[in-house]
Amino acid sequence: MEIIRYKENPILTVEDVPFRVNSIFNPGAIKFQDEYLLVCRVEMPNGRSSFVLARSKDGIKFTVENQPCLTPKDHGDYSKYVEWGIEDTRISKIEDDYYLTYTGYSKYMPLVILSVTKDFKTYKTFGPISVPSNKDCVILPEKISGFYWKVDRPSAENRKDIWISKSPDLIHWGNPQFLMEPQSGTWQGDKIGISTPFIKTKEGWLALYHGVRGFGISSMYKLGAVLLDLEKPWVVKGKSSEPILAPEKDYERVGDVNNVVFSNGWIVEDNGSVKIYYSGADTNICLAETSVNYLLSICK
Ligand code: M1P
Repeated sequence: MEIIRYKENPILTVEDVPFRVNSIFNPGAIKFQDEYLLVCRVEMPNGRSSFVLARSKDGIKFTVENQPCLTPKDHGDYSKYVEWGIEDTRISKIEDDYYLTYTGYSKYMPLVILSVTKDFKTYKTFGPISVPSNKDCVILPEKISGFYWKVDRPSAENRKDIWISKSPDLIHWGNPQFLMEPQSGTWQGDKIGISTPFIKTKEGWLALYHGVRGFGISSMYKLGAVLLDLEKPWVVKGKSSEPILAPEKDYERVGDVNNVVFSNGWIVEDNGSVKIYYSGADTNICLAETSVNYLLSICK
């Protein structure tokens, strides 16, 4: 199975949000109890983003809750780091807790915020776990060699590479190591970032990542797949040479930011099928389906 777009995409638009927003997009995704949950980014009328929960029994038809579940104001002492909004959460389940890593935006520039929930009703924030500028952070879902591991994108001068670092407690991070870089002259020539959380497969840690190529005043976001070694996650075992999903449909080509497919959430079913939740043109939420086996095959 390659990548198959859901025929009735997009599955969520601004019309589905029961309060005033400019857009709904870039959801984190998780199965919780007997429901599929999307923690969606909503851009509020003032242009700053918060998160709202959408619930579904089948992973396709979602109902958006009546009010945001997490806003910049919920960040207490850390509010100054999220004054311009919170964006694009990834969700990692570690033991009984769900860890949200997302971008905090402020005059200090983007950095990574960590919060945790057990029930998607109350959230505790640990504040920044990076210095600016850093984005697109995911935490691996289990300890390896006694440490937690996070993959993210620190920016330095003109470099937009992906790095990995480790922590004994999810708060203090160190031993940063380079993981991946853009490939000049290709679909991922200018910038890359990890998209979805990593899932454990028999061949390694598997995730989607995005590659960006600039064209003068515009750019194009496409998705690829990457596989890390299970015991040595700082080793890239393979990645797709071509994108697996690129902006083609009108709902991916035209919107607030044209020519973007962007994902920060997916759900793997017990039978190995994969639901990729992604956004077209920073304006909606879409669904595409594939399989773990297909993604592994293109990482070789
Ligand atoms: O407009 C596309 C995406 O651009 C940014 O992603 P990144 O920093 O990884 O390039 C983010 O603003 C993201 O929200 C947005 O979808």
